[in-house]
Amino acid sequence: TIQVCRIQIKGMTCTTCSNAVESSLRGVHGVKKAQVALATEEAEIHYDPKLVSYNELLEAVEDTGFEAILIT
Ligand code: 9UX
Repeated sequence: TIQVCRIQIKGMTCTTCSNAVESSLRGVHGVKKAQVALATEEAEIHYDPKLVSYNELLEAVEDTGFEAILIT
């Protein structure tokens, strides 16, 4: 089953930033879809929880140099 989650991302100031985060998320094994919106500072990610955890998605965002905050 594919799960959809949202992550708040702090520190992005241009579309190159948001594109970098988006590419990074799309490269994670188990991620089916990822969209990062600069205006709302949010990522929407469709992923297979059997292949990747929510925590690993947060880490993938932080590895790009931005702050990732869980949205509940
Ligand atoms: Mo845009 Mo982001 O010029 O680190 S790429 S600010």
